Amino acid sequence: MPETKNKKDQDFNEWYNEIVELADLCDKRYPIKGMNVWRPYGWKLMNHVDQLIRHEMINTNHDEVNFPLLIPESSFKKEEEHIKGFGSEVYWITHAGLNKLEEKWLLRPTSETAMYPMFSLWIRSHADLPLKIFQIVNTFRYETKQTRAFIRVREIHFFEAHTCHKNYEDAEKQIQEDKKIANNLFNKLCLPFIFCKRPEWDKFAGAYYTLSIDVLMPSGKTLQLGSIHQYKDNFSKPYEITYESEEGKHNHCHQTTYGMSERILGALVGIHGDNKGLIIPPKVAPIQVIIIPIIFKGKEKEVLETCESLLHQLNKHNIRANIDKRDITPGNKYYDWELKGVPIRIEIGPRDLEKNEIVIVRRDNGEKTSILQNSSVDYIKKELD
Ligand code: A5A
Repeated sequence: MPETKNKKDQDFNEWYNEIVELADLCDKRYPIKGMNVWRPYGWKLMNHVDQLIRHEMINTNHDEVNFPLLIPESSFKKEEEHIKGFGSEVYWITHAGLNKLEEKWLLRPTSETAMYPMFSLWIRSHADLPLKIFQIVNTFRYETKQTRAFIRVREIHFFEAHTCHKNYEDAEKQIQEDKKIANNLFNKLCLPFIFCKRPEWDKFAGAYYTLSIDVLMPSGKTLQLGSIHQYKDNFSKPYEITYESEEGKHNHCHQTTYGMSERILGALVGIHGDNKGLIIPPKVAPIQVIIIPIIFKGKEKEVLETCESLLHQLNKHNIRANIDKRDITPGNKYYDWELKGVPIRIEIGPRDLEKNEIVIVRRDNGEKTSILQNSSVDYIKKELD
C-alpha cells in the first residue's frame, strides 16, 4: 500500500502538512496567510465535531446565538486587561466604502466585548440568571507565530460559550459542568487529555483563572484544545452587567467562558493518523463505512445488488455509508479510503457471495474479518461503537 512521503515518527510536522492536504481537509494556497479554505471533506468532519459540541450544549441548557462579526472600538476598550492581551492581535476596519469611519471597528478575536454590552441590557433580575449561551462562528486573530493548518490560524472556526451567574459559587458550578462536557466530548473523539490550571502569566486576558484542556501531540509538544475561564466580576463591572437580587439589591454577575476551535481537528489528525493517512473516530467520520464491490466478469449484477442492499440497511440504521463504484482497481480504492480515514471498509466479491459472507476491515488496527451477511449490521454497529 502506498504511504505518505513524510513519515509520522520521523518528521511529524511535514507528515502533518502533507496529510491535511492529501486527505482533502483544507487548501493552504489561499493568498492570505493563516486563512485556509475548508474543502468539502474537511468541512463535513468539522461539522460533525460541531454537532457533538451542540449536543453537549443543548443537554446542559445552553442556547445557541449568533452575534455580529464587527465590534466598535469603544466596546472593545472597556476591560483593560482584555485589551492588553488582545490589542496587538486584532484586525481593524477603518473605512467603509469611500468614508473613513468616525469610530473604528474590529473583527472579533473572541466575543466578550460584542456580547457583554448586550448582556447588560438583557439581564435585569435574578430570574434572568443563569444566562447560558454559545455560538460557533469565525473569529480573527493576527497571529505572528508560524501558522499551521487547524492548529494556529488567523481566521479561526471558533466555539465559545458565555455564562452569567448570581455569584462566584454558581460560576464555579458552571466550571464543573464545563469539565464534564469536555470529558464527554473528548471521550467520543478518543483523545486523552488533561486539565491544567494556567499560571498567572498565561491566563486568558481578563480572567480570574484559566483551565486549559491539553493533549500531547506526537511531536512531544502539548496542544491546548480548549480553555475554560472563571471571570468572577472582572467583566461585569466595566460592562455593567448587574441584576436585582431577591432582596432588591443590585449585584454584579459572575461570568465564565469556554472556548474551543478547529484545533480539535489538528489533534484528531496528529494523534490518530498514520503513514497511510487519517484515522477518524466513527462518531465524527463523514463516511463511517465504505463498501467496495470486487467485480469479476459475469458476476457484476449480483455483487452490486448485494452492495446496494447492505448500503440500504446501513443507512436505515443511521450509519453513514457509501459504495465506491468508480472504475479503478479495488487496491486503489483501499488506498483512497485509508487516506481519508474511513473507520470500516467492506469488501464484497463473488467468492464471499457464495458463502453468504462479507469481509470487514478496520482502519485503526487493520483487522480483517469475514462475517455472515445476515449479521452484518449488528456487527458493524458494534465495531463502530
Ligand atoms: N473567550 C475565551 C473563550 C477565549 O477566547 N479563550 S482562548 O483565547 O483560550 O481561545 C479558546 C481556544 O481557541 C484555545 O484554547 C485554542 O484551543 C483555540 N485557539 C486560540 N487561538 C487559536 C488559533 N490562532 N488557531 C486555532 N485555534 C486557536
